[in-house]
Amino acid sequence: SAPATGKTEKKKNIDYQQVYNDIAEMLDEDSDYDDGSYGPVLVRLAWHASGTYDKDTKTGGSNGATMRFAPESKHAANNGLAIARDLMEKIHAKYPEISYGDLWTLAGVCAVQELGGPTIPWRSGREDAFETSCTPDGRLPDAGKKEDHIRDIFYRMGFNDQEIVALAGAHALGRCHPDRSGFEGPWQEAPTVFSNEYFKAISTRKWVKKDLKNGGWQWVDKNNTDVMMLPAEIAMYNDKEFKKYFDLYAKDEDKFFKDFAAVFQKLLELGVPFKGDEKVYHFKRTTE
Ligand code: DDH
Repeated sequence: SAPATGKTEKKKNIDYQQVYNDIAEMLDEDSDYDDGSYGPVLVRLAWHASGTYDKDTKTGGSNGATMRFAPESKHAANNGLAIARDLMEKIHAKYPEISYGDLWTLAGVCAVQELGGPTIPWRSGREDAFETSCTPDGRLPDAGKKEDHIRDIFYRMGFNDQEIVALAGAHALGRCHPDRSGFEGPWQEAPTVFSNEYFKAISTRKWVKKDLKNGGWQWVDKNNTDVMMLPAEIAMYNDKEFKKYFDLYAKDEDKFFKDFAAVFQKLLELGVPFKGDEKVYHFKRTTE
């Protein structure tokens, strides 16, 4: 019989492809929700769980899933994500062995792939932490600020300029909600399809300022004012170093998909204490 090492004892027997399939099935179960898909809000949950990482103190990141607890769940940046966390409770009830960090990141991977994005390699290895590990407020980007704030935030996680722009391409998906962030609308007209349309939109359309009822403002497409950009995004686009990557991804969707797959995996794995022998999953799409 196998020696009773801690590692053998901790080995979990979870069929992660089946977890993926169950999440995939859930994505369009409510056609009245937003644009008909829970995919975008699940991608956002995976990102906000991971993007709290600080490379210097090695705190935050998806490992502990500390957004389950206040104060982190109450940080303004996380408004609306209770919807995504509640959905994942249903999956967790079926697979009680899975850690929340693994579940939330797997859901992000599933949503990107099911909505037409690239295959994102994924590994298990996150362990739930307690509320004492909650990260301080202010670690996620403030959409009302400029490119230097965005650089501070993402350099702290360990990303470079090219990676920051590739990650921003996730805004092909989803929309802003007045009752969550205070901004309003999708970034282009097909918010449930993962594509490089975000980059095409930002680089080819005429953006004009629009004042919002709550006292804030955003950019809108002059020819379709339902479509928007955040103040931080146009500030990024006007930065020379960032701009070259926006233009590159607008022209080359294959390059965007390749770079996004690498950087989204990196994001979801920030601060996760892998041992090095984890299986790397390439999940099959439900359409394959
Ligand atoms: Fe984002 N994002 N994000 N974002 N994000 C919002 C929605 C979504 C910023 C601000 C906002 C990333 C980067 C940035 C998604 C994924 C990712 C909203 C609107 C704001 C505001 C929230 C709401 O009202 O519901 C800013 C600023 C940045 C930045 O880079 C400077 C990244 C890196 C990702 C990622 O996933 C890799 C997704 C998806 C949504 C849509 C959510 C939804 O419910 O729909």
